[in-house]
Amino acid sequence: MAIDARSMKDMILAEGVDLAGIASAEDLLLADPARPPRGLMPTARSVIVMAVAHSLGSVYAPDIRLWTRNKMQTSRLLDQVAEKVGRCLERQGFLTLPVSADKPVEIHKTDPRSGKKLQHTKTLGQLSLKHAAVSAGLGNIGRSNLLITERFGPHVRLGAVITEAPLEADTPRVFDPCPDGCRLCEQACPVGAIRGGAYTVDPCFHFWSWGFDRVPPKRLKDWPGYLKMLLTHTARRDFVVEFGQTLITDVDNCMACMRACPQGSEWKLIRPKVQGG
Ligand code: B12
Repeated sequence: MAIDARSMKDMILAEGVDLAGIASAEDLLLADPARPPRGLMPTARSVIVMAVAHSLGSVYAPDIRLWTRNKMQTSRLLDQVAEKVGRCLERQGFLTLPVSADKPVEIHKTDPRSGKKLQHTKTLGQLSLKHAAVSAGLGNIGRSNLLITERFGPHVRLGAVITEAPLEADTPRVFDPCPDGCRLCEQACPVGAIRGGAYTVDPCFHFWSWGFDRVPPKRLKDWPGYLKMLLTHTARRDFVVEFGQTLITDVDNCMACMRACPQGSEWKLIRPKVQGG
């Protein structure tokens, strides 16, 4: 059976993925610095983008490690489906590359073009899944810097497949995903990484990795205060063992911006009344 865009999406949705869309590999919206799909596969024609909704219960769980487990399972489902799609398309004669929903990432401290030191770190995946999702018509990027979908808000994990198969592309949807005047994600961010709709990666990355609400200071005179904070932390928590868990199970320390977002038509009936916290 020849595969077309509709049958490909039906196959993906039947595997338990919630949203699927297709973008042209040539016209994909790109992050900066650009990581175009044809850099990964010069003959690529299409990028299939998939979203799996998180369990909303895990989004509102009091311990973020419960959400982390859900994140791992949604990534696993996406990676497994990407693998199946890849096998199916390669059997039909199209070179296909499943792209992981998770790490690794490149972390740049200097601008790869100019070699100059960047004011803030640039952290990049091999393919920016949010840009791919916007291109494939799954949603749009909100003030939180997250992809917001109409049905599940930002509470989705993204995955993708790059393929030579010429599949009909969806059109990006132009809409403002944030309600007028909504600042819930900005207010929820514990480190002020979202301000006026702009996002700063360094405080977010630091808090997400270590759970510290301060980045290592640039000025020598601020170091005693920073070291004191580290010592207080290690006196209270077993930092070494906890960090070991982070390495093994990919624990996150934050997803406050995602949690605070009230968007998502599917969640109307089950969203807990009290948000945040
Ligand atoms: C590296 C990375 C991180 C790093 C750095 C993030 C960063 N923004 O730089 C860290 C560790 C800090 C991080 C944090 C988080 N991440 Co992260 N991360 C990634 C990863 C691996 C690569 C991102 C990438 O390459 N970005 C490219 C850079 C240049 O783009 P950007 O800085 O993110 O944002 C640009 C665009 O938003 C653009 N922009 C702004 N408005 C608009 C509008 C339009 C229309 C367009 C086209 C572009 C655009 O301007 C920004 C600056 O250039 C992706 C997975 C992947 N392979 O894509 C997950 C991913 C983006 N992360 C995700 C999540 C959930 C998170 C967190 C909530 C943490 C968590 N617990 O998981 C926070 C949210 C932070 C935030 N508000 O942005 C999800 C997002 C899902 C969603 N619904 O959007 C992804 C897609 C993982 C996945 N498989 O689902 N992340």
